[in-house]
Amino acid sequence: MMIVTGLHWAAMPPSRVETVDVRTLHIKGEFVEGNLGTALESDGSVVVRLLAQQYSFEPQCIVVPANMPVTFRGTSSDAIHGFIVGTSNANTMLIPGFVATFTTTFPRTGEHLMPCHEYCGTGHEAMWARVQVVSQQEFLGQIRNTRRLSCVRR
Ligand SMILES: [Cu+2]
Repeated sequence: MMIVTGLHWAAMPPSRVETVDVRTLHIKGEFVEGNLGTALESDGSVVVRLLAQQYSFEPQCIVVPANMPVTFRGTSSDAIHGFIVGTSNANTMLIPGFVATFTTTFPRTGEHLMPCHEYCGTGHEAMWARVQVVSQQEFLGQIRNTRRLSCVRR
């Protein structure tokens, strides 16, 4: 029984059972490069889409508003990764083939580090991103000019 339940639970993704095809991640669908970053959806919700790969997150700098629910949707294109955002409760694993999703609210403005917290190979320690929490007003001002917002300097 322990072996059966062990195998059963080991095969389960940590958040929801939403799947995505790893082979076509980069060429079509939700996680293509141009669709990554923060979006203000037509219903007014804030959604961050991100991709993890050995050994970086895309985008590497994420902008979110304070005091608004923010939904993260992420996946991995290779190994098992994961992330936490500073000392907030944002914390998930990113498993190839599955979409990890959760919603959280950041109460204060400021910048957080977002390290990968699943050992994913030799470059693991260098795998991290930043999350900038800005005021709602600033966020709405910034996202007005773009379809997908990030704070990556180009
Ligand atoms: Cu990683």
